[in-house]
Amino acid sequence: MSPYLEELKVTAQAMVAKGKGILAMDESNGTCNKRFEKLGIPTTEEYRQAYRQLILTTPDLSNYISGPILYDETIRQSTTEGVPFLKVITDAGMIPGIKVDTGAKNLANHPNEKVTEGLDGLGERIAEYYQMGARFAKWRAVITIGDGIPSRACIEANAHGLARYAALCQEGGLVPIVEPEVLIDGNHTLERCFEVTDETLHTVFNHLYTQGVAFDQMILKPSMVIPGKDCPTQVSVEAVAEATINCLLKNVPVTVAGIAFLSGGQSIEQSSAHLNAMNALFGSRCPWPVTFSYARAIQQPALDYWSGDSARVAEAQQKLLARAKCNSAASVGEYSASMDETPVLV
Ligand code: 5MM
Repeated sequence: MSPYLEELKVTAQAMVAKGKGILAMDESNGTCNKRFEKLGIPTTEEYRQAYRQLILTTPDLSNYISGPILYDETIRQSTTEGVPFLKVITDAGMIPGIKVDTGAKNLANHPNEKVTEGLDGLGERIAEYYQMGARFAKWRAVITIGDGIPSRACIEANAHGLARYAALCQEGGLVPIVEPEVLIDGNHTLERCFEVTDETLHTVFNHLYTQGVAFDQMILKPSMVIPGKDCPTQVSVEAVAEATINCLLKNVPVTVAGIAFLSGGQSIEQSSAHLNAMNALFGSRCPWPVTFSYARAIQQPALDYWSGDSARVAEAQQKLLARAKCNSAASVGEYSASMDETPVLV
């Protein structure tokens, strides 16, 4: 049993407290640089630090965000005034989190499939992050839908990795966010996404159980059950919400501390509308809090507006805050599209 039992429970509950969600800002340098390149922002540590400072110093962010997920580079950085980002986060009343996987790599013998790596030395890295002040962690597995995939081998390998990671986190005092992402890429139907998400979640919880992971000390970060982005038959917001909640109810133990969705490349409005419908229409059926752990669906308007211009920080922060507020409202079933119709600052 983990010596951190009570602390882990308290942290997990605080991460999904009513009206709050998690801000994913754990893009690895490669992903962050790709997003910067599209906007012509220099892909240097200086600009990554400036962008992360913009996010973390947003006034009132903690009204809607329980904690940010950081990347290894970011957790070691400070503001330009010399205040460690970790202090900025805890002074604002938020909980610092850290991405600990080392990325999705090609799965041997299985073309077009990935397995997430990062178990080597993970116990030591968790101990260092805990000592620095992190209190939760994240590991993302990627499942691709396509011709003849996902394979059983891919789902099993990723579920095993997620469970080993989660067990190590709980032993070291970090609440694990378990993130099995079924990608939105492809032309698959809603029904096919349901099948794959169902099999994935079932397998992940089997492995979590086998590794002795305590469900009330973890957060699940799933993708939604949604047609592939190239599927000719798209469906209503209500249909996505219903399929997603049905899939979760079928597979997620009631004792899990909370569900915090990824946005996975949906538009910002869709991400909020889907989360909102889940809470407004089906919230009474859910035994766990259902909230967000979005990256793009919170950050994108702020990143687009900032584009590396130091004169635009304050307005970019308002855009970030507005998206955090929308998703907070969605987490309690009170979002409406009009909330996103704020004046465009140029
Ligand atoms: C699926 O991606 C996670 C959630 O982000 P979205 O809401 O934009 O889908 C996100 O936390 C992701 O894991 C990080 O951005 C890290 O990405 P990389 O690929 O750099 O590890």
